[in-house]
Amino acid sequence: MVVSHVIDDERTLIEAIHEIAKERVAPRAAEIDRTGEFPWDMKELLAQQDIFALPFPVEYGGVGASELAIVMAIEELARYCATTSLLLAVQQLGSLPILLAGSDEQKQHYFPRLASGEWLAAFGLTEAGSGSDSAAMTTHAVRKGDKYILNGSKRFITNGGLAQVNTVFAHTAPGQGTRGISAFIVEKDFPGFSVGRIEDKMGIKGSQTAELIFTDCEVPVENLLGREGTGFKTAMMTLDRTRPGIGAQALGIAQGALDLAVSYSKQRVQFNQPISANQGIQFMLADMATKVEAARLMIYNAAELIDSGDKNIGKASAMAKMFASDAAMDVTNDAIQVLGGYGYMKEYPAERMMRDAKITQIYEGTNQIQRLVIARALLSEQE
Ligand code: COS
Repeated sequence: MVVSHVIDDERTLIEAIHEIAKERVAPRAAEIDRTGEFPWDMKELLAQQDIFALPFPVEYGGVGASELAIVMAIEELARYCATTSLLLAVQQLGSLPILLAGSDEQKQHYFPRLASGEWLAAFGLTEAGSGSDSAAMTTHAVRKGDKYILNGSKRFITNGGLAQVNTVFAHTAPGQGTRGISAFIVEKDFPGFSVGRIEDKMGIKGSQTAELIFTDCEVPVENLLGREGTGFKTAMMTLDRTRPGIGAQALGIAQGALDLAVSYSKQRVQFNQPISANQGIQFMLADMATKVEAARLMIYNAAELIDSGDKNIGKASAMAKMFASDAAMDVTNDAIQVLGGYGYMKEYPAERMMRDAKITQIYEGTNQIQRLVIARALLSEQE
C-alpha cells in the first residue's frame, strides 16, 4: 500500500480502512455480485466506521478528510469490492453540489445525516436522451409560490430510489441553454417523486441503478441550490472534483486484479514450474504493475491539486479518470489471461473485476468526454 503521499494524521485512517476492506468487505464481494442485492450490511459498515463521514466538513458532523484521503479510501475498498467503494464515491457525488453551492441552512439540514450514513445521496444529471450532452436535458422546473414544480425523469442514477437526498438538475429558463439550468435538493418522499425502472447491469451488481420520475414533484423554494441558472456550472464543478474518485475506484479494481494475477502465477504449475517463471508472464505482470502505479500517481496528483484549492482542476481530473479506467480494463483483462481458463470462471474474482472495471470508462463522463475536456483545456491554455 502506498501511503507516503498522505499527511500523517490521515495515514492511520487509510491503514484502518485497508484492514476493514480486507477483513470485512472482501469476504462479501462475490456474494454481492452473485445476488445483485444492495449490500445494506456494507452500508452499515461504512456508517459505523465513519467512512461515509470522510467528505463532509467537521462543523456539519463529518471528518473533513482531504480529497487525497477520500480517493485512497475509495481505492482500498475497490481493491476488494467495487460495489462497496461506490457507496462512498456516490455519497460524495450526490452531496458535493450542496457543499459547493448550498447555503449554511442546507448544509446544517442535510450533512449530519449524510455523514452518519443514515441517509444516502444520489446525483440526478443523466436522462434517457441526455448522457454526454448534459445540456440536452428536458427535465424542467417552474416556480409556483413557495414551490418549484418539477417534471421529467432521470436515468441510470446510482442509489436511485434508495437515496433520501437527490441533487437534481433541471431547466428553469428553457431557451437559455446551460445558463437556464438550476440545481435542486429533492427528497425521495416529496410529493410527485417516484422510482421507475431498476437496471440490470453487467457489473457493480449490488449497486442500485434506477430511473427517477418527477410528476408535478413539489420542491420547496428553499431547496434550490445557489441561484437559478447556476446548476450546470455546479454540476461541472462537481464532476471535476469527483472524477478522481472514479479513477480511484478503477485503480483499486486494477490493484486487486494485479494482486490476484501475481499470487496465482506463483502457485500455478505448468511444465514442472510455476508459470511466473516464464518471461511471457513476467512481462505481462510488469506492464500491469506499471499501469497501476502510473494511474495511482495521476489520481493522487489530481486529488492533491483539488486539496490545494486550485480552480483549474478539470484537465488533471479528466486525465486521471481516463487513464486509470483504461488501465483497469487492460489490467483486469490481462489478469484473466494470466489465470487462463480459471480466469474465465466465476470461481475466481478476475472476471468480476473486469465487469466492474468497464463502468469506470463510462460513468461520470465517458472517456471520450474526458478527452474532450482535456483537449479544450489544453487548447485554451495557449494564447
Ligand atoms: N467548471 C465550471 N464551469 C464549467 C465547466 C467546469 N468544469 N465546464 C463548463 N463550464 C461552464 C462554461 O464555462 C460555460 O459557462 P458560460 O455559459 O458562463 O460561458 C457553461 O458551463 C457551458 O459550458 P460548455 O459550452 O463547455 O458546455 P457543453 O454543453 O459544451 O458541455 C461537457 C460540456 C461536454 C464537458 C459537459 O456536457 C459534460 O461534462 N458532459 C458529460 C457529463 C457527464 O459526465 N455525465 C455523467 C453523469 S454523472 S454519472
